[in-house]
Amino acid sequence: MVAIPNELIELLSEANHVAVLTGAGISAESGVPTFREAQTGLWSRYDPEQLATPEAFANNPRLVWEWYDWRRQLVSSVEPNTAHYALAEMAARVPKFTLITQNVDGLHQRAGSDGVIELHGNIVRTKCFDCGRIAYNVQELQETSGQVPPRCEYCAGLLRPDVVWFGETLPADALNRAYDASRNCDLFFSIGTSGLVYPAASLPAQALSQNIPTVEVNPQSTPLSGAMTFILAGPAGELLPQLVALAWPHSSQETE
Ligand code: BV8
Ligand code: ZN
Repeated sequence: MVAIPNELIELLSEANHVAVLTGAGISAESGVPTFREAQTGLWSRYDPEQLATPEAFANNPRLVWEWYDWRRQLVSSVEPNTAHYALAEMAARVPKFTLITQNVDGLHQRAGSDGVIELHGNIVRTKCFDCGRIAYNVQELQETSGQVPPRCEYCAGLLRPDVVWFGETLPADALNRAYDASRNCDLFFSIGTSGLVYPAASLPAQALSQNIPTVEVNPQSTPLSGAMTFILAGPAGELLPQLVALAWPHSSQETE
């Protein structure tokens, strides 16, 4: 049982603006393998960092497309977990809440969070590799053309998942809003991320540079653990509901 410091509970219950960065670990308890965990089955022989690149897609569009198809089906077959729901509850309790995610699984939105800042895009959305237009009828295109990946109906370019691959720049607006929140909030959480991928991993350091209390929620330690104000060394699915119940005791009775 991980003890949650009273000082953190007080900071959260009095916070005016809470900012949260999440990574693949928050979806682990939903059954979505984390990005760096050994991939299961067919994909176990591939390194995600080698597949999630424009070069991999250019070299073998079918392989990369099928990897994302597998992940899309996996994600659509799981449910958000208690950690996603606890963040949606927290957002309802604080005056200002900014949720920033590196995840591409859309589970925060399915748990009721809105205004989610998706730094790395979302595998549910598909766009054209060449003209960048979003494709809304992928299933139909795939069935009628039989092509894998299907092609853009405007320019016949290859369709790809609307995610940010390694070596690609993050959506500028999303990144600016994330930086802004990490520097202006009064409490920052880094949840379920190994802190290896930049520029997302620089967000907790941004908060710390402004002397904003910063909390890491992760069963493992990360390169940032040493600098954190608070460490909750356990699974987000257990710790976040506990934290919310302690910060807003009446809300837990309401939901019982
Ligand atoms: C960029 C979308 C400017 C796709 C992802 C050389 C050339 C080019 C770039 C670079 C370079 N060297 C470095 C870079 C920058 C590079 C980078 O940071 N590389 C790293 C690996 C060194 N970054 C980029 O390329 C970014 N773009 O910099 O553009 C530029 C351009 C050209 C040249 C230079 C710069 C783009 C990065 C975005 C990549 N896309 N995803 C897809 O998903 O398919 S990143 C990918 O990693 C996922 O989005 C994932 O979210 C993200 C981060 O991983 P984590 O979320 O942290 O997941 P991980 O598995 O690592 O860790 C899970 C954690 O959860 C663990 O700590 C575990 O302990 C914990 N956990 C487990 N269970 C639980 C839990 N925690 C809580 N509760 C639990 N139950
Ligand atoms: Zn196109």
